[in-house]
Amino acid sequence: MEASAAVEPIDEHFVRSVEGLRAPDGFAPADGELLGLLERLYDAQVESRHLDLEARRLQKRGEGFYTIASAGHESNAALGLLTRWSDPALLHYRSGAFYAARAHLAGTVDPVRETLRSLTCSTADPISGGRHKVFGHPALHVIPQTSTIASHLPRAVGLGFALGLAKQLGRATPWPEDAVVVCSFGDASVNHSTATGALNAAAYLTYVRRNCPVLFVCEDNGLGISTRTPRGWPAAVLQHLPGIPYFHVHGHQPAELLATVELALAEVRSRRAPAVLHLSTVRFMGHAGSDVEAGYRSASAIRADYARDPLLGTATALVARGRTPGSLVARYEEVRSAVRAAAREVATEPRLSSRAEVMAPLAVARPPARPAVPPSTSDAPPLTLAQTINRTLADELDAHDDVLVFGEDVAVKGGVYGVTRGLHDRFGTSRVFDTLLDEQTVLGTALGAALAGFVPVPEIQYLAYLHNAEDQLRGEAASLRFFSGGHYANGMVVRVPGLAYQKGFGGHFHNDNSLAVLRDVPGLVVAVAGHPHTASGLLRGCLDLARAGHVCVYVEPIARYHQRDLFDGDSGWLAPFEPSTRAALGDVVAYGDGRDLLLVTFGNGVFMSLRVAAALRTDGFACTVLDLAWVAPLPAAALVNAAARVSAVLVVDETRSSGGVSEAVLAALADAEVDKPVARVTSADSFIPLGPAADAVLLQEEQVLAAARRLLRGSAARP
Ligand SMILES: Cc1ncc(C[n+]2csc(CCOP(=O)(O)OP(=O)(O)O)c2C)c(N)n1
Ligand SMILES: [Mg+2]
Repeated sequence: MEASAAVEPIDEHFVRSVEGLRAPDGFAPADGELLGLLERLYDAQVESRHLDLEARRLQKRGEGFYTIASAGHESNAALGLLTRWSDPALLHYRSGAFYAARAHLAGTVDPVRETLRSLTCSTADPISGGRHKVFGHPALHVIPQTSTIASHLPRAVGLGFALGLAKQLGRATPWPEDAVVVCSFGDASVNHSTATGALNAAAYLTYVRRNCPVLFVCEDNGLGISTRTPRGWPAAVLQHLPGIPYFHVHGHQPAELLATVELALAEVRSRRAPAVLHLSTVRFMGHAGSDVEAGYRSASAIRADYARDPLLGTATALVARGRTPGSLVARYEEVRSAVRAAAREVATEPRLSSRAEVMAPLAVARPPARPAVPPSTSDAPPLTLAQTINRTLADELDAHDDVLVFGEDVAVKGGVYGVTRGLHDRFGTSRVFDTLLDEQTVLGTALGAALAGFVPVPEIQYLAYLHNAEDQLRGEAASLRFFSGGHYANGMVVRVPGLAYQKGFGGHFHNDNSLAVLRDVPGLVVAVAGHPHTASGLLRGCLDLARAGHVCVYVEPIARYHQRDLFDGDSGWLAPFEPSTRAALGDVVAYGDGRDLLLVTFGNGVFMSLRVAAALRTDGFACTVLDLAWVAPLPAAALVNAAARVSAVLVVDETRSSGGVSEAVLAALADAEVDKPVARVTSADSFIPLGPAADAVLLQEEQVLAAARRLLRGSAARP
């Protein structure tokens, strides 16, 4: 049974109020252009409102799964109308009217049908393919956002910056040279440190005269779910961002709204610098369908907002310019019927049902073969790990003008450990640059630059400081392919100097040895450099994956950066530079082919395991050391193959006992029903103390040797 009567008070209120509108004596001056804009504004706003109403009906029928509404925020349609459809947009979740207006501007997308598809998780949803309710569309340049409030602001700033950089470098991007990035968010979100950091970064870029054409739109409904935003607070914050002009307008005053949006956009487009548009809105129908607004707001406060309904504001302006209330209500009802009819159709479309379908965008494809970088030296001296990484970055910067290297202190200083030394001098500030000290901004710059067609290689200065910005990797970078059904990607290689065993320096924050937080992110590729001999190929492999749109983290064991010897004076930790090898995901590195024991390891564990293997050789045992190189996804096939050839397996894991890499290795062996003696040695579940006490919690070579001997005693292997 169709319920035809209005069920939401705001629905009823709107219809009754429009019916009651009277044209004032003497029409407003006839302005054809404004009238046309108001009519288009009204249409987009009405579509958005009915989509919200329908979302609730769909949910009641068990056919829709999302009820956070745009109702009350439909003034954002003005931005959809007045931006160009080719301006990249990163939108607040209340942007239904923006989306509708932009779809009509582009003329190629039916916003009603596509939004309904997203609400009902139809596989035909043009952006997420049924994975989430997001506003996004590749043809509309609406880049989908996650639910994490404010998490898209660093990317928006990064994109603005990258547009300017691309212009400076003469590179094309998916957007015109004068594009403006539109980035909207709520009033409570202004307080989030991610937003604060991004706004600061935008101001900083302006201060140092770098381009950052971003229009920040704060859609201020005065509430963050139930928590009231103090009156005047968003304005107080947003008005005082150094160098960033501030515009304010009320969303229910459409003529002023259109004029202000136009002004703010023109400012950003012409100055190539950010501006803030503070848009006063209201919020109808609570925070979401599940929210009982009456529990924290009085009935009179809720009803008082009805007078500021943006649809009513637009209807009033139209009536003042000669449109009849009857025609506006008729249009409203016509859209209601069309939305309902489309919803009935869309609800019958297929939905995702298998793991494979859901996870398809997370699959990491082997990248196509790429021409090798030609060797430049043949008789050069062997290099340390730090020199190898430096040289690989130099070659990649040289061979590919889309590669950017940046982070805290990477340019002028050349990195805390000299890994990027000389790159700034050789490739210039446009390609190798210091960022401001904010990990979210470092990754946000990468997120935006990747969208603009660069291959970013950001550095996070120490593994422990990734946690400041982890969500930029997890919620933003790694999730983009998933929630955009593969339409958008942001391939990058995040270099992270990390792991423990630095002598004489550090304590926990410079010796953090946990990779758990990275291994846990779906679709994220995590590689750990082992030996200078393999480090360049592994880094190139990551760059190939980044080019194919994947997000990679390349962890560099700091303690091995400047190592020269495996054993005293043997130069065993130097290697001739390999100018052209490119490791493929899943390729492991085997040292030796002994069958008594397989030492499965990575990172610093390669160093310890090679030394232990040598000691065991003197005991008469022949070992293989397997450097996993890729710790996520784990190269399970290669691991199991290697395990099949030996009598026993020892996992040598410098990360923690809980949540460490060894857990995954043991699970992979169990999954493959590897039936032979297996053991592991790990570091303790501890932070790393300063000084010699660090050795008490970190896995030590002697422990590896002892465990190996225990295992060999109990296994079939006999010297
Ligand atoms: C980082 C983060 N913390 C908490 C939430 C849960 N949450 C969703 S919306 C919201 C309030 C946002 O308020 P505001 O920014 O004013 O946007 P509005 O919903 O009012 O438009 C909160 C706390 C979230 N999505 N993300
Ligand atoms: Mg709010």
